[in-house]
Amino acid sequence: GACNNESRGALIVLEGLDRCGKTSQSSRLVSYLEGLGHSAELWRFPDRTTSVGQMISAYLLNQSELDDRTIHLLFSANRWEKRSMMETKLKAGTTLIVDRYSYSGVAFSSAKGVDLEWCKAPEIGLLAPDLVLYLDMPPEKASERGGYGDERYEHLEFQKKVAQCYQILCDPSWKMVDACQPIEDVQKQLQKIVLDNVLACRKGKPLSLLWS
Ligand code: NYM
Repeated sequence: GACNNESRGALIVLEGLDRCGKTSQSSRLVSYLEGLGHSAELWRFPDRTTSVGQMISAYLLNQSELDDRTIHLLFSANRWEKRSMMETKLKAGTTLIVDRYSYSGVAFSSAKGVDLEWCKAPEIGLLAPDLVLYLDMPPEKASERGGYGDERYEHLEFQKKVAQCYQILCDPSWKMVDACQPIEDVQKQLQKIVLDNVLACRKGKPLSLLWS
């Protein structure tokens, strides 16, 4: 049946620096899966539609100032407020393609100098992704790509620090994809990895929690 663990959806996260192509690759992946007849949704963090998300959005747009740990906890709260819906969707068989997740939270805050273990703590108990796709692109290259917008963090020197923090966080299970390749080539590589993962989750791979 649609609600047993054997047919659950996969929790698939895309991570990487600003301007590495995550957002367009994420929406293409959803179209790809839907085209194959799978139930799939595009999610993103921060989710700016909630009241917590609006506070985050104001901060990113430089319309408000918040202490580094305060904004860190808001980003985390923004994931916690979506957790039960996430679990419901996955158990109902929907695959979630998520544009940024806890790794962004930890990488961006620790790049400011906040202790890494402190950054991880509020993320403990969130659903662990079945797959993390890291779109790998040198910070210099990402900064040239259509230029950065006006949001906080969109500066080359800071992005270099974020890249270092992602390197500390990444583990051997992450799939690194060279995001400097043409967009179609990146998409083809992502599609294969994602489909394999979706099928593995349908066969009954259990859900797990961060950080394990
Ligand atoms: N960001 C994103 C964080 O600092 N912490 C988080 O937990 C998350 C999810 O917000 N520069 C940062 C990364 C981005 C910015 O992301 C907004 P986007 O994908 O441009 O909306």
